[in-house]
Amino acid sequence: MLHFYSEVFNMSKLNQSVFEKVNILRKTIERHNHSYYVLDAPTVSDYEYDQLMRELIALEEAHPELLTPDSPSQRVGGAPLAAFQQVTHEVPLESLNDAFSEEDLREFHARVTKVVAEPKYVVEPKIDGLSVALSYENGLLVRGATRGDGRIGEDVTENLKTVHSVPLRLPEGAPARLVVRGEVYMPKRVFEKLNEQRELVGEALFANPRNAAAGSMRQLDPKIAASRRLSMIAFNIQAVSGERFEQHHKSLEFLREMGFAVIDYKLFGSMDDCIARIEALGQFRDDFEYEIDGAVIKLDSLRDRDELGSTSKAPRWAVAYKYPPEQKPTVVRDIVVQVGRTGVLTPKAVVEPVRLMGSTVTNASLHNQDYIAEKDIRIGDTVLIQKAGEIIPEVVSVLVDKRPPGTVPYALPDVCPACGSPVSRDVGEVAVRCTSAACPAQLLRNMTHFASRDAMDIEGLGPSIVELLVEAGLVRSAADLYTLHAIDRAQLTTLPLMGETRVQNLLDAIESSKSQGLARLIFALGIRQVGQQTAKSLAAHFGSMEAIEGASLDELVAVGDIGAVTARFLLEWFESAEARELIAGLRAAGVSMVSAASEVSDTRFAGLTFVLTGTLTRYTRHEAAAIIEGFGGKVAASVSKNTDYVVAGESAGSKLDKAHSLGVAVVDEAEFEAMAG
Ligand code: 0OX
Repeated sequence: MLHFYSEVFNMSKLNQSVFEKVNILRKTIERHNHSYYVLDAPTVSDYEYDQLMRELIALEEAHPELLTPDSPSQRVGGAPLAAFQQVTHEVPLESLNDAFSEEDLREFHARVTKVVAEPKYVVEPKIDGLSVALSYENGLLVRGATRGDGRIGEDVTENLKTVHSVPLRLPEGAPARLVVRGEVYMPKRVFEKLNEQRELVGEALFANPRNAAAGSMRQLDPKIAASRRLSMIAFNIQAVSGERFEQHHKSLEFLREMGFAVIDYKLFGSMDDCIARIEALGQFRDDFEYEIDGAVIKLDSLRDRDELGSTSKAPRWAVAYKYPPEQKPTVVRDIVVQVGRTGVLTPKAVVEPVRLMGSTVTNASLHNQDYIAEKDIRIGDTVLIQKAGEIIPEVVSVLVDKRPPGTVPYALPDVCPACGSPVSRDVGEVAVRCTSAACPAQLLRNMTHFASRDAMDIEGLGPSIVELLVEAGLVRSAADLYTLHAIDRAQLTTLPLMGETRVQNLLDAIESSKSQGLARLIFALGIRQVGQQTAKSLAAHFGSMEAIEGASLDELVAVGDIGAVTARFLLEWFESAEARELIAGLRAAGVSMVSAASEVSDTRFAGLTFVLTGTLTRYTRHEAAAIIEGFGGKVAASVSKNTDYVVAGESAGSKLDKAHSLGVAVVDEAEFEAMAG
């Protein structure tokens, strides 16, 4: 601050008036910002706000000496970082013990009342985002860090500055030092828009707002974080100088005065009232702009908290009640069957649109024939749907009371809906498959997969262009793509959507895909159970297509992560007449069939060594290892000073302790997911 004013002191009169103008603009913008993002009560139109911001940016550009880190213009995001620095939290960011029933809550209360006679509790919604700690010095935001493992997180200050509800500067009279903990989240409507846009451009969708928020915070380019429109709500003071609070709710009110958006808390004198509030929150969880995965009960008295203390895992004075996944009733309008790349018939319910966990749902997974039969799901039924980790929700049960008259049990068709060929079901398998190798639906999906970004990466060859080419009889297999350049150009340019330039770009993209290398090619072939990682392992192990073609079952199984089932699929595939023809065609066209020097295209983990510990909930160890290796990283069995990251799942033990003692970075599962996302 002092430094700031001394600069002004030396300024010319002209600059001084500019300085005043800049100051007024900043204060005005931040006031509007606070009204909009914290109080949810806009005070100007977007247009006026933009005008003010434009004026400020113009003045700052003309007078760069006036630029300060807390200027609202800085919320657009600065220069990209090379990496995130590690941060040790002065006060650990504790986690919470979970409760899943009323009984669990009453047991918690019983434990508390052994120590505290008449406890008062605060109940807060539990926002499903990611925890951060914000440090302020002399009123200025100096650092923002992710929770990490609670003790060590990552410095994401530049990204947090782009979050409009994070104050960049506290009001006059703020403590010299303040550390605030809060939850960064992506509002549900923002999440939905983001996924809509990503779908349009063919990018992978985020499974839920939490992943989207975590992924955004992990961006090294703050401009990307800024574009994600995240929000933050404060719920704890980690450290403060010059203030003493007796009660949690008073500290929350203080945070409100300091300009933070504060968690929607309520104070209660009995566990019954807390439970009623938790039920009410659960009932109205849709109405919040953020996703809620539970409710937190905390002792209000900070002195009583000290009495109770914490275990190594979590405080004894708080508990998180977890809501079961949200379920919603809706009506099955139709059941449609799609034919996948490998010929599997996949049934999907088309449902009456319904809001569920932050997005509008119109389709729900029915998995397979057995699933439909077991639950007796029929067209016309009212069903309950829920989202359980996947992007597409699933039908969980039928509300039989609501079944209208005249419905009939559903059975998958016995001919392929795409080509009319008979379908078959292997013994012991749930999947029903189209038996025709020439099925256009399979061909279409196969070719689209062949051309996709992670496979041969042929830009401009999306599903609609593939469909046009197949329908026009110009291609019957992926190998035909490489002969397109030889046919009469007019045959291509007269196709709908295909002008001269587009055709040329497409032919160029096809040509350059020839050198993608063996790993991508194997993945592109769409062999059952051969994903990106398996393809990479095969390419690395055998080095050429010829060697893979000639490999025996034993030789295939000898490759690190290939099991007997996958090996058998590989053998079957390479033995089939279609496959032989395809490989011969690709070979004749000059498509590279040897391992390229750098097969790994996304090498974000190159040179990094990871150690996995504890139980991961969303991946098996094997899958997590495959992801790391797929990005060029290494997985080691034990922690040493050469370890770059320890991925700590639940109940992580000695490896985690070792990581701490060696100062190795520790990430939790959500952070790992974001790094890999
Ligand atoms: C949330 C949330 C998370 C502070 C002491 C133990 C856990 N996600 O909304 N954590 C806490 O409390 C911390 N409160 C919350 N409301």
